[in-house]
Amino acid sequence: MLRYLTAGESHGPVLTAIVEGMPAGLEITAAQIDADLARRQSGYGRGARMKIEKDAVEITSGVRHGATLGSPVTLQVKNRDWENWKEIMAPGVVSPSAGASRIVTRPRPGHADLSGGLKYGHRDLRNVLERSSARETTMRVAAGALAKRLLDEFGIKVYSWVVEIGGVHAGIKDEKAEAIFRRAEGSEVRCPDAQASTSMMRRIDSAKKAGDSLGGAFEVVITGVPPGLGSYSQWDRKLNARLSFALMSIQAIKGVEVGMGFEVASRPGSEVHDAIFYSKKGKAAGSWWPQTPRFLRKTNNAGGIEGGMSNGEAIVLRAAMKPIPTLYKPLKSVDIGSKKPFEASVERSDVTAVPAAAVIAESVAAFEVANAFVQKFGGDSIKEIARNYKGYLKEIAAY
Ligand code: EPS
Repeated sequence: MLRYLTAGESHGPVLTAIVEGMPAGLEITAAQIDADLARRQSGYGRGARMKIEKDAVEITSGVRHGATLGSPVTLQVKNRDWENWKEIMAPGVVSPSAGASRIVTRPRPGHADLSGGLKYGHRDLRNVLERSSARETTMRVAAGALAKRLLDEFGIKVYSWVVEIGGVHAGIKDEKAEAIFRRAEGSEVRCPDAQASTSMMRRIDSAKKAGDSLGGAFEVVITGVPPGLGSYSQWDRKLNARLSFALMSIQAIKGVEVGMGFEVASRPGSEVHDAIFYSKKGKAAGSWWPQTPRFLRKTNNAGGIEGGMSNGEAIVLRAAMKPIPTLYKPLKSVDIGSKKPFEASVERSDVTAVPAAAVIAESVAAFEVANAFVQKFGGDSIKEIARNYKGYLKEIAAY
């Protein structure tokens, strides 16, 4: 089983992830992880913090001479902004005046501030926001980069793109995921529709001017996934459940859809379920999925998952992100000390982080698929997993 933990405060010295269960022999470089970290940091609508940070990973365990050892992999990213927060965020005891300048007592509606303060008994809500901040997702992207590398060994690719920001919708053409992705990668808002990209950026500009923030929606598509990852046999092994959990755990995500999503509620079964076909021709057995002969679908309303298992079609996920809670024109709040009404705290912030959230979603989804893959084809090395996977593909070709 693959698992990971993250640690670190937004303005603390360093962010950390420990990834356990990575098989031995997976080639990985810091530069490959950094490429995804840079993608997460980009995106129109980000605030001043992203000009300070230039995330670069340091691999401090589990990798030797460019390949995983099978031992826990530790990844670290330094916060450059730490230089400006050394006293305020010092682990040691400091003079009372040091932390006082940045004490937060006016919780922001929509943020973890108030519930976190009540829960942990913090009188300075900075103790909540430092960890609940989406800065934490840096390490999820770093861990996800390892998972993507593993999946890539077996021809499994993970893509994402933005489909909406603040009510501006993208038109997504019916074409190969890779082509849509390439266009999205060229857009400042990671949207494959050039015209919608421009409108989205204008929408972000006007929200910024109004002191407001914006949410949106994005899609994650994973191709090359063989049938049979996940399981119908126990609730916590269902692949759709695990993927939804992973996506919902990203800061500010309020909804997740699989395939046709909520639309299934209003359509009859004949328009929802994907008819089954059989093909003898195509890419020959012996290559990674999809191979032939095989069962296939001509529609993919299920989003590649039936009965909690991958069905051999592309996995299609969609998620909605709420607007960032920090507003330069703040909403009403109550000071936790005086209990008097005030405007919520104004912390430096982004106008929107939907393009970044799409990259984070790629990463956490990749991790779940890699986990299901390792569980199904379990092995301690990439070589052993490859042997097991090839055996399975041979078996289902003859099914
Ligand atoms: C965040 C607030 C901002 C964002 C941050 C998430 O940071 P700061 O308070 O330092 O201005 O830029 O996002 C990141 C730092 C990041 O790396 O994504 C928040 O409150 O959630």
